Amino acid sequence: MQFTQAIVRRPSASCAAGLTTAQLGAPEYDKTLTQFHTYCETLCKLGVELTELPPLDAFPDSHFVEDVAVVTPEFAVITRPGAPARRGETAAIEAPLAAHRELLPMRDGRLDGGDVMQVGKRFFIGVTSRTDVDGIAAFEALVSPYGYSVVAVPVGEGLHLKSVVNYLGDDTLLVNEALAAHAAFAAFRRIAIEPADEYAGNTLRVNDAFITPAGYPRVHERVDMLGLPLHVIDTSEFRKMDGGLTCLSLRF
Ligand code: CIR
Repeated sequence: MQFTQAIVRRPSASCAAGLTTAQLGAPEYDKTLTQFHTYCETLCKLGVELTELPPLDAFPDSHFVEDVAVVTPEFAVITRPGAPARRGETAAIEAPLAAHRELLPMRDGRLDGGDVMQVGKRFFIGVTSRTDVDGIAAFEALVSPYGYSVVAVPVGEGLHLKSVVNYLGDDTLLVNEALAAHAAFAAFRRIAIEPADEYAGNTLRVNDAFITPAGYPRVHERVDMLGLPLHVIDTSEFRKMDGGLTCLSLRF
C-alpha cells in the first residue's frame, strides 16, 4: 500500500452525462472540480507524485480512471470495461501507463478495475453487472504468469466490489455486512459497516494514511481506531454519478 505515483484525469464539463443509478440529481461542474482538486492535493500531501490527464469530453465517466486499468509493481492490465459507453476510455490510458509499466491488454470478457481489490499477490474480483466470469478468466490468464492468484466474489448489490469492500492494510477490510460473512474474507480482520454507511466502505489507504468520504462519523470513528491519519473529504458530486474515492485515481 506504499504508492509513489498516481494518475488522475480531470473531470470533463460533460460529467453529468455519465452513467448513474444514484438518483441524487446532476453533479455541479464547479463543485466537481473543487472536490477533484481537494482529492489531488490530498494525494500529493501523502507523498504521491501526480500525473493529471486532460478531460475527455466524449467520455463523461473518464475521470473514474480506476475502471480502465489495474496496476501492479510489474505490469498494468488494460481492462475491457463492462459498460459499452466506457469501452473507448481505455485507449487514452495506454500511453500514460506505458511510461511506467508493461501493458497487458485484456482481449475477452468484461471487467472494471473498480471490481478488482488487490491484497499482496491476490486479486479479489467482484462478479457484478460490469464484470463477468469471462473477464475474470481473461484477467487471471494475464496475471497468473507473474505469480498472482484470483478469487471471484459475487457481489449482490453495489456497482463494484470496491463500492462495498476495501483493503485497509494490515490484514484489515472495511466491508459491508453482506460481504463480511463471505468465506473469501474469513482470514481478514473485518470492520463491518451498516447499510446506512455503505458508501463510506469506499475508503482509501494511501501510504500511512486513509482518505474517507465526508458524512460518515461512525465509519470515521472506527477507521480512526486503526491509528493512522484520516483525511475526510467531500465527494458529494462524485457520489451522484456512483463514484467514490478509489475510482478517481490509479495508484502505484
Ligand atoms: C459508472 O457508472 O461507470 C460511473 N458513473 C462510476 C464509476 C465508478 N467507478 C468505480 O467505482 N470504480
